[in-house]
Amino acid sequence: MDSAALQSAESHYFTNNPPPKDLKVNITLAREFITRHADQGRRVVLVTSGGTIVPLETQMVRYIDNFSAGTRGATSAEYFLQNGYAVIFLHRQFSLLPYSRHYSHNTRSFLDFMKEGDGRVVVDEQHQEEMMYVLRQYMEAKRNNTLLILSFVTITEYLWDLREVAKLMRPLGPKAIFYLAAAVSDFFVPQDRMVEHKIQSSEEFAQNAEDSGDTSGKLPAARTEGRSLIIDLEPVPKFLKSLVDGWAPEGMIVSFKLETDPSLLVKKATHSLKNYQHHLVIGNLLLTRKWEVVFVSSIDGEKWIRVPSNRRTKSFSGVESLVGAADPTGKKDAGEEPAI
Ligand code: PAZ
Repeated sequence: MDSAALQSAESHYFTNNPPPKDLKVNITLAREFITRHADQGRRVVLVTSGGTIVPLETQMVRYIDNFSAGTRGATSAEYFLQNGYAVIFLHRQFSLLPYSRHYSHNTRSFLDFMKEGDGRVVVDEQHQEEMMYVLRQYMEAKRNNTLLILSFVTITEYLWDLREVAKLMRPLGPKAIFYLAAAVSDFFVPQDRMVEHKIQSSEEFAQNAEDSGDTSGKLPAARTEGRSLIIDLEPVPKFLKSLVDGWAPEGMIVSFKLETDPSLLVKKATHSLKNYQHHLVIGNLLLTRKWEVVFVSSIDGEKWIRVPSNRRTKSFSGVESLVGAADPTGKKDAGEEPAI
């Protein structure tokens, strides 16, 4: 796609798919955060995390979602913080968060880490050391104000936030890093093809175009025909190109590529790198993503990073990683830790 076509696709998307209600607040928070850290000479990284959803109705009852829990993004954010970055963590609402991820979305409740002692709630002895380690890092990030948490739910909210935050980061030049670990929908229902009300399970009660006030003459993208639900999605424009060429052209851009077919992973990561001309694509397979990834870059070509099999254990404190520090506690008991 040439640059005029790209600009027109971008302008069409953002004109026809309205911004999220909290966009202004997010922009204000991000602007203040970026300015403050730029003044202090800190590098700023935007980490995206979790999956975007695709609503099927305007008054949304049903939507399409994906598998992402936000483990990669939340874990990576901790490492960026440890390494002196200021982190804007743009995540899917209610997905994993840096630090609290050690105690949430788990088979165990956080209450299992507690006990009663002298009429007070205290952390159980066996979890003291690990929790102290996590707590200290969390407190440090809070004290230094180095973590800004923003959230999205839908694909459109995600893209609006990404675009506006990227533009705010543009003046940082190469000190801006984009680490795009979110699992972003490839297909969506455009606003002008979305029905207002809950899709009915039989045609008898289904809305027609006039009922929903739609005069475009387009068929709803999700509709019942007979007893079948027909979903006819449109492709989400490839905004990585807009990010690289327009929103933040001097920033360092790291994208992720997820596949399930091993024979496609490197091919598609290489294709993405060629297409978008950014710095690094990190490829991973759904089933092995927690312990192996492949880095594809124009400088180093293809480079695999693997957690050795004897370390593919469940880790508690989030410190077992090939690119992070060693686990000071040496204890691993919950929550799988990804390779990066
Ligand atoms: O969120 P998670 O830890 O469960 O999974 C991480 C991931 C697989 C979503 C991420 O590493 C990734 O590949 N993101 C890009 C996905 C894609 O759009 O291809």
